[in-house]
Amino acid sequence: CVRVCTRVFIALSSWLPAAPPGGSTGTCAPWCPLNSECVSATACRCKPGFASSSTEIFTDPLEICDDINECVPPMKVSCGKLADCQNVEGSYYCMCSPGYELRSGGTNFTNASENTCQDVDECKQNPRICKGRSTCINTQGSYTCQCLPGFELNPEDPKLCTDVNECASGQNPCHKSAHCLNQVGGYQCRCRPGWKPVPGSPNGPNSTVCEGGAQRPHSEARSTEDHKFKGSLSTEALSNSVRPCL
Ligand SMILES: [Ca+2]
Ligand SMILES: [Ca+2]
Repeated sequence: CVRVCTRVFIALSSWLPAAPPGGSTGTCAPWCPLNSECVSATACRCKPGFASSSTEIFTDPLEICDDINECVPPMKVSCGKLADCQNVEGSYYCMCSPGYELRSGGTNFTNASENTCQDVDECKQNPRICKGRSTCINTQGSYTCQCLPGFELNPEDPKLCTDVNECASGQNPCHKSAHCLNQVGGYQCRCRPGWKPVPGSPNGPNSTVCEGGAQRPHSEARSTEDHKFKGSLSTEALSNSVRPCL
């Protein structure tokens, strides 16, 4: 009989209305303003996250329950470092600062004790975040795109690297006897037509030193200097004596 009676009681209980928050009186003030709940037939209380300008429990139907901004004094919840507090209607939350995330990968939490904010590795998260010809460098709270050698960041698009024209930089990177030839991602120092690298010097790298040029049409002054190239002048001697032939 005990088991049956218990079952009947449970069944009946489910039909009964839930007890009001005010207690066992069974009556509830019907006028409780927005964002509040009744505590009795004549009084209300603001819901959690809201506060009235008077007492906690009030009897004035014109009372207003305003959102509590938990992010500013006197509440001022502590979210911990690398995090910000965000107030919302009836609540608040803590979130990792931009560029940081919780160890779990999420961003939202409720107080400093749950704070595990750490730097996001944008380079791992999105391997294509930097466009071609650049390398992603992760930094605390951010990342940068570093151009490969021979390229520089485009001032109009900080993620895009464009070729550096070393030959137009104003600092001729080649020996005076060689001609600078710009290439994508680099440049070459090549001997002009009719000229050739001095013995032991390659034709292309920035160390290229050329000799010759006797066949070229030149002014007398230049021709005089050209004669100095003939023979076996050292690189040092060339750099001292050769004028650029442009
Ligand atoms: Ca709030
Ligand atoms: Ca980062």
